[in-house]
Amino acid sequence: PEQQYLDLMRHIWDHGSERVDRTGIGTRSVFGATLRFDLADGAMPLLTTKRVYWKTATREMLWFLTGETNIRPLVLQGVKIWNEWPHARYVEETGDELALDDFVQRIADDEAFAKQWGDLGPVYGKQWVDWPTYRYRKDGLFEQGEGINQVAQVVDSLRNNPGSRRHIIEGWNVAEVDRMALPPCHKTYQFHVADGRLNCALYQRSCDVALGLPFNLWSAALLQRMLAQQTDLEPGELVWMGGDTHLYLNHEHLITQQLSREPQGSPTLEILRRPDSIFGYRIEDFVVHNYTPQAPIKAPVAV
Ligand code: THF
Repeated sequence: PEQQYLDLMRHIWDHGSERVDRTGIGTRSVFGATLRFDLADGAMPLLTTKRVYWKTATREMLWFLTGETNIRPLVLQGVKIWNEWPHARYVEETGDELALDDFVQRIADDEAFAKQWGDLGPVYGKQWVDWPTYRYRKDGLFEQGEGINQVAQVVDSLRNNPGSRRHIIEGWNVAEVDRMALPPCHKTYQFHVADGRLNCALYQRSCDVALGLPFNLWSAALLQRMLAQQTDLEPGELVWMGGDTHLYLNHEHLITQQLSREPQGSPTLEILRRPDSIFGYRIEDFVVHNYTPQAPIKAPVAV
């Protein structure tokens, strides 16, 4: 299964179109790609050709499920993957050239500072569990209605109407994308029940294959496993679909090194406990078995 990822990486590097992107770094890119993974027997799409920090990705997923959009809870757990965006905004808006590490320290130490500068806007967590609604009043004005918890609704529909073709969690709120530090990349999750198994399709509009995709695959499979546990279904297939699927030109060393390696072993995920709700999971509930990855490969993230 990991070979699909390596083949995609090689294909983009050899045949992708060179495009100038938002970040100015430059990419090679293909438009439209699909990967499929079978999650039967605990199998997970966890790459072995480099170490993937699955606990970091898991903490991020649990953070999404809390509805939080401020990086502070991640920072306090040592998760760094969202730090660059608030830092860039801080430097841009204040003109203060505070170093990234010092900025992050301040987010950890100073709650008021974190409140002002640590928020990413209404990103994933907010849309997933508290999608805003509006109610029109008789006088023609409107007021805020109750937020929609899409995740809770999907648990509910999987339990009560498994045959539905509408088990969807959507991150792309058209009215709010321009207030997000970054509009959602993994934007649409659709779940599907067949033969007692829970399948998941993820549509990702834009994909950083070297740094982001290993995280995105793990996270989607993790959400699928948690939902399967909560709804008494067996985990089925994960179908990943990418729109602009790219490699950054400054990731060449990572790509060359990773493509020289062979996959080894088949890691599995065990969930130790069955919480009362999809919102009740903790990091200690997850154990990975049989994971003996090759060395990590560092590369800079494009902001
Ligand atoms: N923007 C870009 N350019 N790439 C992305 O992968 C990406 N994301 C999220 C939002 N914008 C993105 C952020 N997710 C890493 C991993 C995931 C990220 C951001 C950064 C990263 O640097 N990973 C390193 C180190 C991990 C660690 O230190 O824990 C790695 O080696 O995997 C994709 O959704």
